[in-house]
Amino acid sequence: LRATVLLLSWVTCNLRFLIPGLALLLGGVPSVLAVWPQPQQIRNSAERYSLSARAFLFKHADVSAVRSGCDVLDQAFTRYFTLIFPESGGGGTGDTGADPFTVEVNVAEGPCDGYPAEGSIENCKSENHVHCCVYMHSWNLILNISGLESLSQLVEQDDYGAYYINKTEIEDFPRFQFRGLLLDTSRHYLPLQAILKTLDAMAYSKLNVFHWHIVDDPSFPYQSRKYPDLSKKGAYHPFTHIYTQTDVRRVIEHARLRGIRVLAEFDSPGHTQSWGNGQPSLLTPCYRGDVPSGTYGPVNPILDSTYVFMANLLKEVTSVFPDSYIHLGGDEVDFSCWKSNPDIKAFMKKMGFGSDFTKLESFYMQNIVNISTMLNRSSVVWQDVFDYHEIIPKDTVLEIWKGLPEEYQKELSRITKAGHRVLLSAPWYINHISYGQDWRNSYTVQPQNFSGTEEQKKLVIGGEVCMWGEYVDATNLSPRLWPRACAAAERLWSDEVQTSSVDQAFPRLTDFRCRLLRRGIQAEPLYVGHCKNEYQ
Ligand code: CP6
Repeated sequence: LRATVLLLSWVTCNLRFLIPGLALLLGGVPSVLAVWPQPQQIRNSAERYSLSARAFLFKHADVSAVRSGCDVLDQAFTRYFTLIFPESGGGGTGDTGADPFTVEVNVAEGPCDGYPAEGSIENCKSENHVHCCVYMHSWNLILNISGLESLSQLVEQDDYGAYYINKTEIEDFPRFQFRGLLLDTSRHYLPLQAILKTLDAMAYSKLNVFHWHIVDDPSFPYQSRKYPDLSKKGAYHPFTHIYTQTDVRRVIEHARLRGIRVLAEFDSPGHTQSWGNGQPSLLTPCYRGDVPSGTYGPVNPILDSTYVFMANLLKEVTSVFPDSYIHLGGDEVDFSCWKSNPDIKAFMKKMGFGSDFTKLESFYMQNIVNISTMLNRSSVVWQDVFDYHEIIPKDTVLEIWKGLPEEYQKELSRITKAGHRVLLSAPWYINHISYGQDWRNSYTVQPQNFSGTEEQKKLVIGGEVCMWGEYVDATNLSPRLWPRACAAAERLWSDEVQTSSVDQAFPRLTDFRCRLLRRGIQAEPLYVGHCKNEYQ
């Protein structure tokens, strides 16, 4: 009876799969297109195919550049099998019954190994195949994992608990290559499990950069090999509230398997109070009149020892975090302490900075960016660094975090005019909460809506959702993040025109939120209503 011919054709850069089935003709297209974020092209039909864990198989296409033994894909098969059939207890790659529903995966280009890199999804190939069940083709591995995610979201359960999928064709690729999420593990320590779970939910939403704001004023949880005193004296607790080298490797590995990059931020010269505990002469002593007041300000930018320390620390950081980018911070430097310090004043005079302390900050940031360049890393910095003085290497990415649309649009114009790439996070500070559906504001953001040339608009490489941690720890992280972060995730992935209606997004996001719940992510409700099986 299952004379299925499933075909599949794939074209291009992307994912395209076609899922035909003739087993049951139940009719009725699902009321919403259930994939979040919205694929670039999706065509559903009423044809249904019933699925069961006993007859379902992921396999590599014969022509695929990636074979079994590629851990990223092998583990994705296992993971998605369990996500599709949660009660099955795993499987899906071994022998099943006769005539299984087969998901055949073809990756046009290898290799399998390595870390997800800065994306490029151009250079696609066109191909055409006829095959059974689902054929998924993409030109790289990570896009294929996105395809498995979309496929898993198409599987539904009927009222009797039977699984089915409707015949569907999808072609997909992301609009922006950088789709980030910032977690702040300094204001509150986040246990490893909370971070790993967040990475899972990021993969469900197709967010692909974990920006780890790992240290800041209140605590220094990163356990450094070279400077162990930083966490010993600067973490909330020297053993329980730290990220060991093993912890960090687990985060990076968990992310890698999901196609997620880890962008580490070591924010300086401001936001460094906790660093001073374990590195005594690093911070600037503040003065009251002619005498030190006993308090400390930002990193001391006039000492050679500061740059030796920063070079050593960043060298270690680049050996631990494989991403080709490192986030150097540079935001919100309070000049009052620098102003009070006589040695700093003398240095300002010697350098001809007058009383312009922004020049001193620029002097510091240039040195730090140069260290990062020497370590073969590109830098991301907060917009403040450009606002002061426009003298940073061209490959530095500026992250725009300030202001209402009018202001950040002006900033987008200004910075891209100077030829820098930019990341937008100003409209996605979702640590802010308010009564009602604030995801709607996140959803309607248009990152390329500013005055500038086409060339300038291409310099917007993406954006980030920021979850600053002053009021967030493991108790409320998930519901505050999800599904609100999903609004930005769709804005950064999907086609601008197709996703221009917030009201059309609402039922889809409501549906996706229920799926997050079923997958164990404690996502808050969007509005009045219920999810099927929500308390089972
Ligand atoms: N910490 C650091 C923060 C913030 C920034 N940097 C921040 C500023 C304003 C708001 C939210 C967060 N808490 N290191 C700014 C980039 Cl509203």
